[in-house]
Amino acid sequence: MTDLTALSEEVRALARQRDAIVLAHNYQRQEVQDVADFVGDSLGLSREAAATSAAVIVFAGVHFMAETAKILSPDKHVLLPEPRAGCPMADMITAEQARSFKGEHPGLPLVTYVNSSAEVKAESDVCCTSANAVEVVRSLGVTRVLFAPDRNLGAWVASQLPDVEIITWDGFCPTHERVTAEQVRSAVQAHPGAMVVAHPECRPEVVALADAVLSTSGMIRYVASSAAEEFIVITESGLLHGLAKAAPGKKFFGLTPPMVCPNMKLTTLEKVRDCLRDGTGEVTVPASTRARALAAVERMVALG
Ligand code: CIZ
Ligand code: SF4
Repeated sequence: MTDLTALSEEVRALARQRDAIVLAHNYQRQEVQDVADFVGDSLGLSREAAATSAAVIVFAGVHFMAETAKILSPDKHVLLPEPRAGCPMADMITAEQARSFKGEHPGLPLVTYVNSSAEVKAESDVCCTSANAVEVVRSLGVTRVLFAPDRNLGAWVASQLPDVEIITWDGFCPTHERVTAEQVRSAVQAHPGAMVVAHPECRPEVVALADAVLSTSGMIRYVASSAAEEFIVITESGLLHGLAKAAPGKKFFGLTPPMVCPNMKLTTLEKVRDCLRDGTGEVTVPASTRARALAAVERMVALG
């Protein structure tokens, strides 16, 4: 038995003993995805967290995701195996900055990407994910909105809704922002005929080169149902594992150099085991913040 197999079995045994489920984000390490009860995007995993009868949720992802799960499931213990796993994009706007942003544009609704802290969600009218951002903004039925924190996702929504003026906060994901149009052109040259699928956190000039612009779960559904056999995948490299599982036999090419989110990779199988064994890394959200953040998340669910 390899070390990884033994460790995975230990994780599964501990999960049973502790009445826990393990959730892993699409960007997690392969072995962490493989040990999880569910793998998905932040919203899908939060829904699993809300639906489970398990007492403990181990959230292999970054802090805002575990927080969102806690907002939706306040009575469960939500554990983050690596407490230092944050999201630099989420850290690009504070609650105070969100309040000033609204103060500068009185009366405009603030739409906030789930990649944000609970405090910032609490200042927001409605949340969105990369999967439903266009739909959420459209359903508001307004001509001007504030959008935070991702300027690239905001630009993508604006390109899809030409009648809505979107005033975006200046945040971004360092992992997706780093990709250049040149890199995409080289990948297309190396794999002519492959479909280009890109995440809307990429810069507009990268998104413009894509055949499809999709969230991570959207990409998984898309490649499985598409007639195409080869795909150039422009998002965090962890998704390549889920894509290969969803569409065995099809070919997936990442970029060179690979797109890696260092925070997503902080969670190892050992840390998942330690957190299950020791009950460490509990994520909490103060009740007053939670109630207001929940309202923004529930409004998204109702609109989307
Ligand atoms: O919402 C998520 O899980 C993120 C960060 C990306 C995506 O597109 O799924
Ligand atoms: Fe944040 Fe980007 Fe990492 Fe996602 S990939 S957790 S948006 S830094």
